[in-house]
Amino acid sequence: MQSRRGKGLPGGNDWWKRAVFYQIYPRSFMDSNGDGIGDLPGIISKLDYLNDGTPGSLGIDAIWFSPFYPSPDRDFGYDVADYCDIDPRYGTLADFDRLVEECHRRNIRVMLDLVVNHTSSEHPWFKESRSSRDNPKRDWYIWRDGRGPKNKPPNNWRNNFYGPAWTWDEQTGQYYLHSFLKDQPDLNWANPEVRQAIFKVIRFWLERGADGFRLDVAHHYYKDEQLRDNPPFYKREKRTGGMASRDRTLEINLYYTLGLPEFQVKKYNQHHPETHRILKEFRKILDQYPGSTSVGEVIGDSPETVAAYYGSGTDELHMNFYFDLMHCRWRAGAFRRCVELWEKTLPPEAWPAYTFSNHDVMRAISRYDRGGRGDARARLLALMLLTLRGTPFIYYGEEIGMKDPKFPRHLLQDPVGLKWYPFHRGRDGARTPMQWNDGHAGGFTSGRPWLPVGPELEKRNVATQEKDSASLLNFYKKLIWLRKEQSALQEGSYRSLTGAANPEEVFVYLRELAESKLAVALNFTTRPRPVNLAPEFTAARLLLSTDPSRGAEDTGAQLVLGPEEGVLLEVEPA
Ligand code: TEU
Ligand code: CA
Repeated sequence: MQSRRGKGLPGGNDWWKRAVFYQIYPRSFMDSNGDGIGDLPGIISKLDYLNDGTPGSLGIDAIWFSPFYPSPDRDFGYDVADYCDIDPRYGTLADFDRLVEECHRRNIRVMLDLVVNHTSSEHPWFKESRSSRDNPKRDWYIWRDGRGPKNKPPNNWRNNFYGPAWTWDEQTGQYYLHSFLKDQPDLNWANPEVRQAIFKVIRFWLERGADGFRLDVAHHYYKDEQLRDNPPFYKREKRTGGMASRDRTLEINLYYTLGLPEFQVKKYNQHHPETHRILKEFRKILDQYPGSTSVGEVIGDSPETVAAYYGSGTDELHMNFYFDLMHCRWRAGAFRRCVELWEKTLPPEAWPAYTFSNHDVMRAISRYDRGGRGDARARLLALMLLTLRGTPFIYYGEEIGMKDPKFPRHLLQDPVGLKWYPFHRGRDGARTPMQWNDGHAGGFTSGRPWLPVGPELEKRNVATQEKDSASLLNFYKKLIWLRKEQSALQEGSYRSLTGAANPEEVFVYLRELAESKLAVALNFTTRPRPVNLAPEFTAARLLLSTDPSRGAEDTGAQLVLGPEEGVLLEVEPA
């Protein structure tokens, strides 16, 4: 079959460095048949909104699709029962082909979610594997005898959601390993047949037109061969001095107050050196398909750990998310230090990828909503995301300021929320239906949506915001289309302008490509703050402000930003 990949598309093989990505959670984007669940025909019907080639549309260049493969949905698609098909609720392979064609017609690349640390327990491979100890696929998963006279699990590993990482299987009298739910058994990447089977899956989609993959929990693939016990959690905290994220702080508190055995240093079940060899093989396949790309979901304790998944910079993953940026406190200095630590850690050829929201975390607008400041802050974050050096990933609905509702227990669907309630309500809040208009279910479905829509539908929807030139949606459109015209924003270097003239309350940086110099200044305080670009620059022209009442204007090298205002400036050297 002739490959349908976006080969003829503009941008060259490294298009992904200049692209703006958009993440779609297929279940929640657009429902075409009224069953309350989003689907591929629904997505196709909304592609013009994403990019119709004119600045009237959002203007994104690539879509990362969360999984739409057949799945029993214990973890909403992240438990795959067939890697080479489309779940009938989402459509057919023919719909997928049409999706690729319609995306490529609009110069939108297609990135798929590759969930291969584990399969669903309903996957035929696992069904075979669990059928008998001598089944040829037995070793495709990780099976072990119980420990001691009490037949305890083989080691102390815990899964990432809640509970032990081992489940006893009555029929064959052994435990199997699962880093997530018991319905998500881990594949055995030490088995060469497993590798070949997964590499075949990768080729299948590349041949069918996919332009790349997002690699789910890529740091988990390979496990310690001796299955050694993980050390207890508090040991790590002593070493790192507890400078961790909010999530980790929560973990620590729970560990001490409830004494749960849940938390341990995941020393032996993640970041195994062999994983890098797997990813190098993976990259070799991608290199046979010029113009394809990848982004890793790698969660690590230190920037070095995550940076390692770039290999030399060109022989492992093309990009890796830098999740530390999601956990910064609302301080200019926190964001600046985070970005600069990452810039400093990456090998020279490695390309950053940034995001503030995805299907696993509370949306940024809700996370930073202290004192009702979410809306102003969403603009500042958008300006930062689209002007840092690196590829930005926008999460569906972020462009219209969709917020997380606070679900009562009976509406929760996510297994994480169900297990942790009331400490943690899980991830449903970030997965509510896309809000297209202020009508029934936000225009997402004519039926009953699988999750209710988010709060303040009357203003947080596409139709209403399209009519309002001051809306967040129109700010995103201006910013994305402006970014396309400014190659300094796409591929220029990054340099901090914070210093004596600009105290830490404002995050100021320069993006520079040959003669083109752009400055970004982001005021994180709720008071007016000065910005001073002298003596290096004499003049500046304001290209865009987060404040819709401020139009393009010439400013001097000194200007004042309003509360939580951010600006993009074209600057002239002295
Ligand atoms: O997530 C990996 C992961 O461990 C976390 O992001 C996790 O979802 C979070 O800590 C729970 O509070 C990936 C996917 O993005 C996620 O949706 C899947 O559930 C998970 O892998 C398993 O495939
Ligand atoms: Ca549907």
